[in-house]
Amino acid sequence: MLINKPADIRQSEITSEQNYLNRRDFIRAGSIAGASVLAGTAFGAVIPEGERAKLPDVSKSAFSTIEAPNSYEDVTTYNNYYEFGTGKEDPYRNAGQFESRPWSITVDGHAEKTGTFHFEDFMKPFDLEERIYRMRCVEAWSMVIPWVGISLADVVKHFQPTSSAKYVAFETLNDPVRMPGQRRRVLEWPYKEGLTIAEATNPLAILAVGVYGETLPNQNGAPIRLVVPWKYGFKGIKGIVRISFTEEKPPVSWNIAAANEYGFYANVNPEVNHPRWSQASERAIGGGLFAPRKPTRMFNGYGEQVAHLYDGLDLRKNF
Ligand SMILES: Nc1nc2c(c(=O)[nH]1)N[C@H]1C(S)=C(S)[C@@H](COP(=O)(O)O)O[C@H]1N2
Ligand SMILES: [Mo]
Repeated sequence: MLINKPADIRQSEITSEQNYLNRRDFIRAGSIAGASVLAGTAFGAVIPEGERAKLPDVSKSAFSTIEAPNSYEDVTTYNNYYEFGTGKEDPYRNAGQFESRPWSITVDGHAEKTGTFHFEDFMKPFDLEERIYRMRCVEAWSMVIPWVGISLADVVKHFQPTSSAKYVAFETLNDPVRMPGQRRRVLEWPYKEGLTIAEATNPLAILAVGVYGETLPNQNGAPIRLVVPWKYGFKGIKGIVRISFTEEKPPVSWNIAAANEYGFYANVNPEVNHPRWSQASERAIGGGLFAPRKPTRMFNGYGEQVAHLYDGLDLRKNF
């Protein structure tokens, strides 16, 4: 099943199959040596250390779009990650020295299984999948990014939330020494995000640990970040160290900063404008200076998968 109806997509946005296959072969060839040493799928996701290390045993997904991904350069040099500065190239310039190992993730709140886990142990039960997704920032730019990640639904099920768990909350590392952007109070640190349990268990939601078949660059949120492609990019919290199952709706950073501009749901919606700009169209990064803006699609084009989550909800009030 393909997510996008081809009629919605211009021919120029589709990767030529040959280019795509060439790149896949390249990625696969590069991973063979590593894959034989590192354990296979039977042992779950084994993540090599360091940037640009090939990820082993990545399967494809029917949820991937057929649109052409942005270049590796676009994906890794045009970023938002305020912990490393507020300019688009700041994360690329400033996050290079960040050490994403050792890393641990605390799982707490209303769940049968909780605790603090080494990143490697946290990953073990899960399988790696490539998910090529559209990404739409609330600032009205967009990209197509070939993530590698694990199903968030699988993660949620693994920790066995109790019936009291209505939301899943996430937090980024809080460390102003390693994340110099946190020395300025541009946001309330640590960066916080959250989803309803229904959103978190939707098959489209992933925790990404890679792009382009390799480990996640620091500027993209190494070692692990959230990707929810039907929502504005700011929901995709980077550098996650805590996952909490909560009964109450968790406070989230951009909503704390400006509640009238950034809602909890943050579903991509061409009909609900940001108070300071239109959301009806978007600028596709990498399209060149004279590329026409693209119409923004409801739920970023993922309505078939997620629209039912919001049945009966007024999306103008719950933006
Ligand atoms: N911790 C943290 N996560 C974050 C951000 C941030 O500033 N800090 N920026 C968000 C925003 S606004 C966007 S658009 C996406 C950008 O992801 P990318 O740089 O990988 O494209 O990350 C999101 N996750
Ligand atoms: Mo964003």
